[in-house]
Amino acid sequence: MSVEVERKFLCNADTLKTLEEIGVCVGQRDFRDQYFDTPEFDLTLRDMWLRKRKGCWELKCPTAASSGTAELSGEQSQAAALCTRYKEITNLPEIHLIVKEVVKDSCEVRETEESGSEGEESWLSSMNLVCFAEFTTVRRSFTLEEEGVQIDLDQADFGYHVGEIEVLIPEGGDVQSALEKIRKTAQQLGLTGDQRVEGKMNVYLKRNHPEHYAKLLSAHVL
Ligand code: V4E
Repeated sequence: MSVEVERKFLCNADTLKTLEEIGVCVGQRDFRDQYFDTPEFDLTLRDMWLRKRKGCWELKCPTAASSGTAELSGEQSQAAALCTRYKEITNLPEIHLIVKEVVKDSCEVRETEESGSEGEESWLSSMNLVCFAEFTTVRRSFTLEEEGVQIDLDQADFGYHVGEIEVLIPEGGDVQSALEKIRKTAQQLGLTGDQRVEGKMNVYLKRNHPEHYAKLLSAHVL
């Protein structure tokens, strides 16, 4: 299992020019994401994000609030506040177990045979999961000399574009050094903002599902 440490940023013409000068574009691809939750938002209210992308399942879960950041200096804490950290689980049986544990309290998880639906995705209906967001992203990715840093420029089909500086570490790995790499990269790109930048999902929910968005805001998830 890995942990994704990430800072989002708004990419203007100057940032793009700098990125093209200091980075190497390693490709462009597009993908369609579908996100799933129960109608009561059991997963997302716990900041858990279940997604299918290009046929693969992924669950993003929050890491323990202070794990790996207890020793940060003031400046490092400020940099950390601009970043998110999520565990990424891609093993489907493991995803099933975690999701089942979360949804079991609010609904009786129906046995697949009883649910009446067949096929490889019958687990979704047995756990009362429905798709609440679906969109396509065109992504251009860059690498830098700084090892292990990837920069993605995303253009979502609903008219929002956002950049992200990302470092992947193993669970229990060195969060501090990941944050430092992100801080240095942001500095190289000339990023000045001290506010967290909205992700694609924030904007998607605000526009398409304002009641879901409001619940996540009240629960301090977004
Ligand atoms: C974690 C999360 C969501 C899941 C999607 O995460 P995100 O990194 O925004 O999407 P994407 O397409 O860049 O995934 P990748 O290809 O990097 O795996 S949706 C909402 N969240 C929570 C969240 C948050 N609270 N604040 C910010 C700035 N981003 C995400």
